Amino acid sequence: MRPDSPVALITGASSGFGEATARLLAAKGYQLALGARRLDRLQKLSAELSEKHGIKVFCGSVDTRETASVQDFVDSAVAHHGAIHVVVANAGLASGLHKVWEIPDEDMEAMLRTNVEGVVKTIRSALPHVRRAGWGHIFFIGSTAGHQSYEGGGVYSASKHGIKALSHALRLELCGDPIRVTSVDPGMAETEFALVRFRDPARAKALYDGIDALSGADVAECIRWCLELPDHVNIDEMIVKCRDQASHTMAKVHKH
Ligand code: NDP
Ligand code: 8X3
Repeated sequence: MRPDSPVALITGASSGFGEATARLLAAKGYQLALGARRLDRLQKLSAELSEKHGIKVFCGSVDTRETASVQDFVDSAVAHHGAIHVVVANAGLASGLHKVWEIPDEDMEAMLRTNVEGVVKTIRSALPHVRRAGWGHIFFIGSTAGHQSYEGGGVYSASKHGIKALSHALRLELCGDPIRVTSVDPGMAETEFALVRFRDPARAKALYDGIDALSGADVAECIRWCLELPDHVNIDEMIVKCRDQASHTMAKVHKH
């Protein structure tokens, strides 16, 4: 049964989609377990949300690439809240824009370890608690890059195609459990994503110039909608792009 104040565990909550989802779910009365590497940001956000909405918020530093770090974060979240109902396995990144035959190990490993292994580690550690709670929802954050690849995005796309494979498998594996599984797959969204990818503020900003790109709040709204549907309704996959982006890649983007 759906509890009155479900506990949502969100990775990558220090920025972008994760932070926006934390803000929206807090306003809806969810209790939160927020993880990322930048603990200072999480502490500030936690203090703000618990004060504003009167909810319980746990935050912890986690590197989702590391098994022990993830296990410790999840254990601490459960010690704080007593349960986990919703998991938003959101932490991820693109690193550079390299052709397949040119990508350095460092960029390849950052993407595959965070976007694929980190997501598996998060769900692997949290799922026993969700099952025990008897009601839940697991969110993957895929991408349009998980539906179509593009030049320079081969490894990033591979990681997001991996998310599609994982979400399909988990949906099948949990069929019969009271746990929904959704992959929210956004297109271009103006967060810190491009800044992390290019490590160049001007280049990151230029990507979104002349486009009304998605925001973190838009993606958070998709997650809220999936959550608030009746329990028997499962949105398996949701592709969401801004109106100015008509293709899965930059191939058809309208600049104002
Ligand atoms: P941001 O860069 O704004 O946020 C990324 C978040 O992930 C940060 O909170 C960061 O926190 C966290 N993170 C990164 N690496 C790790 C790690 N090893 N351990 C723990 N946390 C980590 O980007 P977005 O909000 O845009 O990205 C969120 C997700 O959405 C990613 O999976 C991305 O691939 C996906 N996505 C983004 C799109 C976009 O255009 N923006 C479109 C489609 C999908 P910290 O650095 O503090 O650890
Ligand atoms: C992010 C969208 O197009 O930059 O997942 O790969 S894109």
